[in-house]
Amino acid sequence: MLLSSIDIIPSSLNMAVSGGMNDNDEAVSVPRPYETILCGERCIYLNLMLLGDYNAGKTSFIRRFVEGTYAKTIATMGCDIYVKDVWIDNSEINLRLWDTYGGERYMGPRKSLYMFCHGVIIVYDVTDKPSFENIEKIWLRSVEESGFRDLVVVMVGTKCDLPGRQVDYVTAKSFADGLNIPLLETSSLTGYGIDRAAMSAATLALNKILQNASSIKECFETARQTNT
Ligand SMILES: Nc1nc2c(ncn2[C@@H]2O[C@H](COP(=O)(O)OP(=O)(O)OP(=O)(O)O)[C@@H](O)[C@H]2O)c(=O)[nH]1
Ligand SMILES: [Mg+2]
Repeated sequence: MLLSSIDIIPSSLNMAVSGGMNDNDEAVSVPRPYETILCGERCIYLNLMLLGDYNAGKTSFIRRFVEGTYAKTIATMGCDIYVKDVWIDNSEINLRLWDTYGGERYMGPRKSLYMFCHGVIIVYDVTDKPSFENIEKIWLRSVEESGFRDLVVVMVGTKCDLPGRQVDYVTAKSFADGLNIPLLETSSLTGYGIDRAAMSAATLALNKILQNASSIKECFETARQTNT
C-alpha cells in the first residue's frame, strides 16, 4: 500500500519526536528518539528509508516486496511511503518503506528526516558502476552526516537478472564487509532476494532497537501479548 507523501510524515506515522536537530538542521547529541517506534493496538511501527542513485531500482524493489509486482516506474519525486505488515519473532511489525528521490546533484535527504527512521537500505544497480561508487561518495556520507549512529545500514545490489554486470559480487562484498554492512543482491524482475533483503534490514533494525532501549522492549512485549 502506498501510504502518503513525505510532507505529512509526522501525523501519518503517529510519531512523537523529541528534539535532535539544531537551527542549522544539524543532528545534536541527544538520544535517538525511540518514541518514533510506537506500540499501536496491534503492532510496532518500523521505518526503513531506501537511498541510492537515480534509476538504481529503489521503487521497483519496494513494489516487488510490498505489492509482489514488477511494473514500469516513473522517477520518484520527493518521497513516497509504502506500508506492509510483516511478522518478526512472532510479533507483527508495521513496516514503512520510504522511497526517496535519487536524482543527480541530490546529496541525500534532510538530516531531520533521519530522525524518523530506524534503518537505511542503500541500493545500487549491479550494471551501473557509478551507482556503486556513489554509495561511498554520497549515500554513506549522508547517513554519517545525519549524526544518528545507531541506524542500521544494509546494501542491496539490484538488477542481478541483467547481463552486462559492472559490479561483481566479490568486489561489492569486500567493500561491504570492510564496513561491516550486510550485502544482498536482488532482482525486482524475478523477485530473487527481495524478501530476504527487506526482512534482513527490518530484523536488524528491530534487534538494534531492542538492544538499545529497555522501554521499547516492554513496548514490544505489550504488542506481542496483544497479538496473541
Ligand atoms: N531488469 C531489471 N530492471 C530493473 C530492476 N529494478 C529496476 N529495474 C528497472 O530500472 C529502472 C529504474 O527503476 P526504479 O525502480 O524506478 O529506480 P529508482 O531507484 O526508484 O529511480 P528514481 O526514483 O529515479 O530515483 C526501471 O526501468 C525499472 O524497470 C531489476 O531488478 N531488474
Ligand atoms: Mg523511484
